[in-house]
Order: sequence, then C-alpha cells, then structure tokens
Amino acid sequence: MSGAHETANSVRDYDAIVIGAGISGMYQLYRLRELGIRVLVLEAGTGVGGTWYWNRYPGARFDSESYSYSYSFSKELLEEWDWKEHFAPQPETLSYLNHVADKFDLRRDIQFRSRVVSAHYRDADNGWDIATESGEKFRARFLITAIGPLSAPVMPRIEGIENFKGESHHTARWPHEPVSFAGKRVAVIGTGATGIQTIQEVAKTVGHLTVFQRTPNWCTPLHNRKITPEEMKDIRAGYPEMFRRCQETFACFLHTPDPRGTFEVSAEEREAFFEHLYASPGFGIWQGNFKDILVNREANAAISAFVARKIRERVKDQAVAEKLIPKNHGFGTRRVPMETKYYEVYNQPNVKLVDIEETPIERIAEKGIKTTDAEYEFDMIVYATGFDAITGSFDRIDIRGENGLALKEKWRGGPKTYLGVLVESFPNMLMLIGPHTALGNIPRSIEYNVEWVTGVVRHAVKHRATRVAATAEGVESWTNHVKSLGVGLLSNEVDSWMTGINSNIEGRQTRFIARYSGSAPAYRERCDQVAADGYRELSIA
Ligand code: NA7
Repeated sequence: MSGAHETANSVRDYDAIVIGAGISGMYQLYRLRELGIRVLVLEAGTGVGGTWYWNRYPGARFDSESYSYSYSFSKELLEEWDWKEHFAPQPETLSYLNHVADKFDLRRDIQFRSRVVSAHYRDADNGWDIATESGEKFRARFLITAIGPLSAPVMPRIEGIENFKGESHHTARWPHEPVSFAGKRVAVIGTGATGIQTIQEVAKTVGHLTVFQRTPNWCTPLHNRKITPEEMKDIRAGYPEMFRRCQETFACFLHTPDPRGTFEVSAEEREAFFEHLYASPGFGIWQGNFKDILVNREANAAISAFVARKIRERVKDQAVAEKLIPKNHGFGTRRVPMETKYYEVYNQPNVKLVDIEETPIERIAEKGIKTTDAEYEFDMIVYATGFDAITGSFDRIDIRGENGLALKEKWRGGPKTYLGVLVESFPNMLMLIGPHTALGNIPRSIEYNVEWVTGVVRHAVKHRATRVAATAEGVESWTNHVKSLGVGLLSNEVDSWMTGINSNIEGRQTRFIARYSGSAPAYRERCDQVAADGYRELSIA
C-alpha cells in the first residue's frame, strides 16, 4: 500500500480512507491521488466494481444506456472502450470497470478482502480510527464512504429459512461459479427490478419455475439490442453532446420529462405517445413521459391503465394477468423494472405464479416452501428480496462521530444531511451517493459528487485545515429542503425502498424521505455555489 505511515502497534495512517471500490470509490481514488495525499481504499470484495461485482445473478444488466453510464472524465477511456450492447449485461460492465482499474493502476491503492466494521471519530485530533473485520486498524484524517445506496442485501424474515436443504442464493451474493437451472425446480422470491431480470433469464432453461410475488410492479420493455461497430463509431462521435445532455436532464438520464401535461393533448395524441414510449428503449416511458404522470393522480391513472392493458394483452391467462397488474400503486411511483419478455414467461407451461398476498408463505422447510394453501418442493430457492437501501450500508458499520455518537442513533427516524455529503457531529466524514443526494443515472451523479468532495478535501489541504464539519443550520436547511421537494410526489405515498420501507427489518415500517427528488442541475447549482463561496457554509478549522 503506497504512502502509509505505520505506527508501532501497526496502525496504518493515511490522509484519506475510502470505503468501497465500486464506481464511486474507484473514481474518488483517482481524484484524490491528484491531490498528492496518502489514500487507501478498503474493499470487502476480492475485486473492483461494487454493485457490478456483487450482483452476478442471471440476467443482471443496465437499465440505463451503457454509453450514458460510462465514466466521462477520461477522453482516452471513452476512445478505447467499445460497448457491445445498448444495455450492457453485468459481465460486460464488470470487465469495463476492471479495464478502468487497470488503465489507471487503481488496484495498487485498494486493499481487497477488507470489510470495514467500525469507524470512530477521535475528538482529540480530528481523525478517524477505522477497523476491518479481520482486525486490521487504520487511521485517517478523512473518511470517505463509497458504500452504495443499494448494497446491503436483505434476506426475508421467514420462519425456517435455515432449514432448506437445497441450493439457495441471494441475488446480490450470487456465486462466482456458473449456476445451472436445467431440470431443476426453482423458486424465486421477489419481483423487484432484480427479480424481474432473474425470472426472465431463469425461465429460459429451468425445469420448473415458481415465482412468489408479494407486490407486482409495473414493468415495461427494455428493447435492448447489440451495438454494431458502425453505431459505436457514431456513439463515440456523439459523446460530448450526449454527456452535455445528461447534465441538463432532470435525473441525468438521456430521457427527461416531456414539457406537456397528460391532458393538454388529445386522447389520440396521448395514446400515440404512450405507444411510442412503450416501443422505445430504456427508461423513456418513466423518465421521459408527460411531465405530470408522477404528481397528478389522473395523469398517473392514464399511464397505469395503458400499461395494464399491455399486460393483459401479453399474458394469456387473464387471472394471472390480473395478479401481475399492480393495484396498490400507480405506474412509476416505484422503481420501474425494465423487462425483456417478462410477461410471456407466465405463458410457459413450466412457470407458476404464486400470489403471496393471497396465500402467504408460512415457512420454509427442508424440501421447499409452505404457503397457507400448499407445500412446494424445490431444488433451489433464489432470494431476490432486495436491500436495506440508502442507510443500510451505513448501519452495518459501527460509525461514531463526536463524543461517541452513533450515526445510527443520529439518523433514527430518517437521515439528516448537509447536501447529502456531510452529517453534523461527524467531522471529516464525506459521503458519496449518501442519503439526500440525487441518484438518477448514477455514474453521472457519482462523478459530480466525487468532484465536489475532492474540492472540499483540496480546500482543507490547501488551508491546512484539520476539521471539516457541517453546521447544525446547514443540515437542518438541507434536510428540510429535501423533505419539501418530496411534497406532492405520488412515490412518497407508496411503500418501497425509495421511501425507506423494508418489511424484513425491525423499525423500518415508517416511511421517510431518503432521496433528493429535485433536479440534478438544481443540486449541482446549489453545491457549486457553496464551493464558489469558499465553503463558508461549512465549519472548517
Ligand atoms: P426491491 O426492489 O426492494 O425488491 C425486493 C422484492 O422482494 C420485492 O418484490 C419485495 O416485495 C420482495 N420481498 C422482500 N421481502 C419479502 C418477503 N419477506 N416475502 C416475500 N417477498 C419479499 O429490490 P431489487 O433487488 O429488486 O431492486 C433494488 C434496486 O436495485 C432496484 O430498484 C434497482 O435500482 C437496483 P414487496 O414489494 O416488498 O412487497
């Protein structure tokens, strides 16, 4: 590891420690090196890639256009990397991220197999004490969390789960070795974005598949296809324009809301626009729809009715179609899973949908799953049951700020942050893609976030400051701003990971505002202003 100061009791000392070598941690390392400071990344996995390292489940792929998801900071990198599909599968993305790590020689400052279990602030000299699972100890002035908003997997709370004798996998802890479904009786629990991708892939080769669905989601076609070499040339030529567009759109996607309201056009035009979006690739139908579909109930009902009709057309058995149509939330108010022949899976004779709202799972037994009305035997159970989102990856580390205050305590009832980057009483801790930041097309948000955090560190280094902290007023003002942005959004009336709900975790049954829901340009403008003003909103000493 480069540049560490080693003390007698083998505590390694750095200027900055970054937790996580995913998209944000990798880029943060690259930028911090430019400051000439001593930096180390601690990564739990055996390789880089974060989300794309862990989520190796069958069918895992982008729902954002591959090229819009790449790093944009290096022209050379953009010149040399060819994307093969418009929505790249996980192996392609992971090799891209490995290519980035090779190109910029990132691994020399990343320590793998190092899961951080605690990070305690030292009041005496404004540093952080950091420890890993294996007992290694580190010190750093700055603690930078690059731990991801969707990276703490959660198993369902179902009695007997440990008794199952067959194979079982959580999608986010999928084995590195190939898993075969041929001739097997497979269960999938969960029908979020991950479950949908898994189900449609498993269905291709499975012996028999049973899907346990609690809440159906509104899924729309991805329309993925291969990128020809000719197309890749055009994409490359268009990079400057494309990245500019991503800077201007609401959530950094290529898609942005249509300026028209749903009922400002005739019924025919509306229908034609919905049809056009349904036939177009990617998130357009969600992110590029009429401007009011996520705030106006009637507008939302119109697009929901349209998608419901598509589901009824695609699923042969109308009783099954009805089960697949969400009844407790409107289109787009939860994350829209993108699909490729997902609904047609239910037309296969070897696929069964079990609605566990109707017949709940009672327990998992040695041989399979028992619901209130049947016992099913399986060779494999796949848990596509999601994550302890947004705050979960923080909760899994014992993070303590001034006077030993636990972050978990501080955030009881919902996170409180300054720009989503700093927390009052946790000096020198900077969060990448923390709660209250803009998610959207995430690498775009990451690049901005990293550059802003780098600016703060640069400022501190330049001014020989040892303590960078958010003020109580700064945190209150940002937290209230984030809450006010959420008012009127239909998604905030719905249970989902986006509103902090997780049925499998004690104490996570009350909704909170975990995400910044304003526009990405507005977020950047606010942060730029703080930087231009010499970070005077922060307490820097
Ligand atoms: P999600 O979207 O949180 O989905 C988890 C799914 O698992 C969802 O269908 C849940 O049903 C279901 N679930 C969770 N716990 C249970 C139990 N105990 N019993 C039955 N079913 C359960 O996670 P994903 O991994 O799909 O996606 C997360 C994000 O990662 C995604 O949005 C992308 O942006 C990337 P529920 O809806 O809670 O009734």
